Amino acid sequence: MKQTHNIAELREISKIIRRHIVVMIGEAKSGHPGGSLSAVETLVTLYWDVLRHDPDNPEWPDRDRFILSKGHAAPVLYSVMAECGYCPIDALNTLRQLGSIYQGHPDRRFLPALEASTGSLGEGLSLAVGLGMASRWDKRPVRTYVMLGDGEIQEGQVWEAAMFGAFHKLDNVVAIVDYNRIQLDGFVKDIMEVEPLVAKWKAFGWHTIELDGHSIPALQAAFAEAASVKGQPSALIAHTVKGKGVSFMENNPKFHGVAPTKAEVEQALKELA
Ligand SMILES: Cc1ncc(C[n+]2csc(CCOP(=O)(O)OP(=O)(O)O)c2C)c(N)n1
Repeated sequence: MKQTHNIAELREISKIIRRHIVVMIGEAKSGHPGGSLSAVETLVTLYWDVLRHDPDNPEWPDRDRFILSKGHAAPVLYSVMAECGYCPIDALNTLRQLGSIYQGHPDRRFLPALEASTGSLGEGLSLAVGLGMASRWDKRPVRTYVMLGDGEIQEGQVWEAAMFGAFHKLDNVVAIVDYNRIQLDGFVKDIMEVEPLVAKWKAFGWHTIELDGHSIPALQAAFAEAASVKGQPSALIAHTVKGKGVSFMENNPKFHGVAPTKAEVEQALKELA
């Protein structure tokens, strides 16, 4: 597929993705807008600028992999995959309907182009390091990217996978923590603080890069740096804003798992015009 390094173009695509997210969750009357909106620039930069992939050939064995471990943010992944050509744009508004390819959480039984079914938090990094190991054994030039939530990393399994990745020197794996500082029921710092986050990933043996997760140039630089690291997996600590791009959703824990009303969708679309 056409790749681009053009930042203006990537910003425009990010706006389109945000509009899809708001509209599809509004139509479904349920879903997770906040954590979908915070992840937009990371996924857009990955799918348009970083991943080696081919939507016309989703089973290409040498494709790079992306796993959305925080599977409840499915609307951002569906919108990006649809805009890339993996699946229909006009069906996005069937989100969460019985039998839709766009289930509430990514489900390969309905959308086989997904790399993994996710939604039960804490599992994606284990999948990613497994893929990293398999690519090494198969001698394939595949890189695997996985996005985790900051609430999600309270799960113990994440740290087992982190130890495994560093121990096996999986430099073909990149974890991105979408550090929007809010989880399901409030601010991470009030529920179970994850700081010092950079020091933790470093201590677990990961090459760790802290960045602004809404800055496309910063994301491009971080992914390029990660690709140059040898003998260590990389962790990107991406500072983001939950609900980014829609004023009344930004940094507002309410919009973790509450759909916008019709009027709120209209207001959001004005802001995202
Ligand atoms: C194992 C598991 N426990 C609980 C949930 C319910 N749940 C869905 S989203 C969420 C909060 C996740 O917060 P975070 O990882 O910070 O995601 P983000 O803020 O980026 O949306 C929880 C607890 C789940 N999906 N899986």
